[in-house]
Amino acid sequence: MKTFSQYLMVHSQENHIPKELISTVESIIIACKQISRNVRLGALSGVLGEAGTGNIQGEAQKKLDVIANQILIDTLRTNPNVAGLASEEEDNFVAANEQGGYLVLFDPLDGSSNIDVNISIGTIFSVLLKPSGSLKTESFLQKGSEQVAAGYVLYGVQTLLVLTFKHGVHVFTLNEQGEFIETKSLPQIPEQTAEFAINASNQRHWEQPIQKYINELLAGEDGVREKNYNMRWVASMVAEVHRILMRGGVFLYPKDNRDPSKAGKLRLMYEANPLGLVVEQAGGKITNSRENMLEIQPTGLHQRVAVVLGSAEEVGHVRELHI
Ligand code: AHM
Ligand code: MG
Repeated sequence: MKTFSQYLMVHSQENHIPKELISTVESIIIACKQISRNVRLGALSGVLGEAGTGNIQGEAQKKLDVIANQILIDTLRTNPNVAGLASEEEDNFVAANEQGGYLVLFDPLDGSSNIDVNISIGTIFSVLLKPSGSLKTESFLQKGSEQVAAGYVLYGVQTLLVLTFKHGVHVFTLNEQGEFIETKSLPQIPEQTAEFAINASNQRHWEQPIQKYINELLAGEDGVREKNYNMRWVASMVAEVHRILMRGGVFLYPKDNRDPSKAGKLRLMYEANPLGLVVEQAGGKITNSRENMLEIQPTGLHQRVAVVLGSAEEVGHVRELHI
């Protein structure tokens, strides 16, 4: 089994990955190990509970949202290869090093509602090339297909790192010595599935095609489907994506009619695009119901989107229902 450092050495040589990009990803992982240590200690390190502040999305921040965000910013700013950062928890982008060639975008602590109840949470990250010229918000507004690396760290029963440099997906487990060890390479999301994930409490607010789709799954063999479906909802997108990566499934966070100005709950730059790249690199699909997610031209750092991802057959079916 390869250590993370051994993997980076071999993978970067085989795929001609620049050393500056490797160094950028290494810094992200150093920060995530520090976040993991805080998560593991919970109440013992005083990190649980509300921070008493709000973020730009109007959401109440947990202490750990704020701590994880600061750890990532402090660690990445010291890396000369990092030109700028954008975070779900920051109003505007953060400038780092003028000579840096990369931009890092992250959701420092995804699944915040699970922090205080000891259920899986994660950090999601995305790396882009910095376009030439001075750093501005537009520098970050690149399509998901432009990402040069993306992944997540899942603070679950084990701490896992899942990473892609667009040459397949690799999975690492944090050992007792605090080192990531490669435990799975090139996982493939099965094309078909009988498992779905959606927050059903929002059902009355969904658009008609999603109503139809979920009704089909719920009816199973008694309806138009040839099988019965099972359902899971963790309320941590990282955990849902990891389950789908390991055994297939379809995850939906559709558009909600309550607020027509919002396209969905989840964020394109910090959640949908990085997790979408992982899913597509493992043979799955991701869409906003109508378009390929990774081909959407972003219009804002904190843009929200509807998300449907996972096993190709089900994602394709949702798209067909929206035509
Ligand atoms: P967060 O980044 O503030 O934690 O919000 C994103 C999370 C996702 O991880 C998860 O899929 C979703 O919100 C859960 O939403 P809900 O509370 O509607 O179940
Ligand atoms: Mg999130």
